[in-house]
Amino acid sequence: SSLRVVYAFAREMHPKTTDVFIQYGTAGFRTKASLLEHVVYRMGLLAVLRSRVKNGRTIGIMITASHNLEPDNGVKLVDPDGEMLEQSWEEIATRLANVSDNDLESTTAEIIKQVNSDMALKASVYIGMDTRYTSPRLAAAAVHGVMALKGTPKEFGIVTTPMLHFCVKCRNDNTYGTPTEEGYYEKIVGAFKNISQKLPVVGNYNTTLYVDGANGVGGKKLNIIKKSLDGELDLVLFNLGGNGGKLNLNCGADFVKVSQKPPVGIEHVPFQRVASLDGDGDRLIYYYVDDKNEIHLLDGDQIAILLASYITELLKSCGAQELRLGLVQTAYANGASTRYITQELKVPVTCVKTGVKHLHHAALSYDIGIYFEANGHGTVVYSKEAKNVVRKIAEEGEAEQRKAAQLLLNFIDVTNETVGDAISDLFLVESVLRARGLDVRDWAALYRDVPCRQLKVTVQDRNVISTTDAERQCTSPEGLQTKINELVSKYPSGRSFVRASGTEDVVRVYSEADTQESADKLAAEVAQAVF
Ligand code: 16G
Ligand code: ZN
Repeated sequence: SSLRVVYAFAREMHPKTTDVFIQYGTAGFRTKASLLEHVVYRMGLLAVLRSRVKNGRTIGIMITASHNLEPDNGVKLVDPDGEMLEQSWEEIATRLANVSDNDLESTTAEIIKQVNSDMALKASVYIGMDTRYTSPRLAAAAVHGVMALKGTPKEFGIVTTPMLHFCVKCRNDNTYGTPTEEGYYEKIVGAFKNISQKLPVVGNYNTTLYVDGANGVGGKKLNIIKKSLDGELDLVLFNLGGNGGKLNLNCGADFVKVSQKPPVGIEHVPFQRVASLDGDGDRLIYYYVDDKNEIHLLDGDQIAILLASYITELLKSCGAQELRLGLVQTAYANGASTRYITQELKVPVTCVKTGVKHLHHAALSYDIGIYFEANGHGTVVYSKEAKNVVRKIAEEGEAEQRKAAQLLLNFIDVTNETVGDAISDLFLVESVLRARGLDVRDWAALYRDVPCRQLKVTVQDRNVISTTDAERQCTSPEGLQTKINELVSKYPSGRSFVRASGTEDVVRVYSEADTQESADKLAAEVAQAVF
């Protein structure tokens, strides 16, 4: 049968050489690159089955380990509308990744039956990769997997993760855009230029923006974009991967957010705003360094608030207040941000479990849903109905309403609605700062974060920790939550929670309190209680 090919290919070219069990986690498979070749080959197979189950619509495979260091790599699947792989398939992916080469043929046959994949249909798979030196080899394994089951692979080479999501979406829905890297620039950067032409530079806004590219793919793409910007934004790019700069090493959005330190490789100027991307270009954190060399972060919470308040204003100006705008956060959102959003902006907030798929899903229940993790991953999603309402006003409204609606349509086009996107988010933030004449200090002054601390604790088995209430309460081990409550009650404005990491073999501890010292102390005490 044709499955013989699958088996022979696997044996000869991408054999399973390790017995280490690997799981499709929050962000796909992620581990040492040397352990991944057979996994990626098999994801090539699975993507073909998935494409056929979806009637031949295109599926994506992205090779990346995001903000992890260079020796790691990873792979994740992208569903037809550019979303993360449907959760029920994660188990199937895990099963296929872990069977022996001897059982691969029979397991593949079982899965074909289980998911009812019609092998007579065409299948299309888009494959992208980040800048890691191990990525081309893994992308080749994905191509082989796709071909083994007679799917059609298309390689995009080095692209950001969100670019691949965008291209998959466009391929399956041509109203969204053109499924190429150029199509991405045309839509997203083109819309930003439109906004800039409508909005003169006012107030404290300054068009100079420094960028920390994390020595990954995002900075490289901004370098391409930079050449097409005509003074709308003056990008000064650092950490582009040259000069011995190492991917994500002491730089990038995750480093800046977790360590609360400025990255290496940048000549800092006091009060100059800096945008820091992660290694695959799907997270964005802003910051500035003051004249005492102290860092001030503007993380996912602040980005969400900036976008929410501007969209609210535009909705009002175009007379479309009936559209329901809401914000989605996780337990990591700073308490001050949640208070500001609900009390000052009067925008409803939903809190969900960590992981983009949970946030994205919850955001879809609003007409306009904004979701951000504090770590800088997020975007805005607009319902069809919302887009129609705004389009109609842009055509038929009164002069002022029309103007606001047209601006909002541009704003929607800058947005990569499929997934959090550092480049798209950067242009959204710059649009709002420009529209409002804000510099980075004005933005930071909207509200003050409660001091917080994150710690990780290594335990024998992190899975003994289970949680409920969007990870804010812990249900096991018994007694732990009572203990946390006791510790928290000693601190004014205290808050703390623990959860098992989905990407590392650790338990994470988060705390907030009225002073940094207290937040640090509370985190340490809770960590002690976990241990
Ligand atoms: C993954 C998630 C990210 C989440 C992080 C938490 C996706 C695409 N990425 O990177 O959203 O914040 O995991 O990691 O879902 P943790 O479970 O180790 O804390
Ligand atoms: Zn990432």
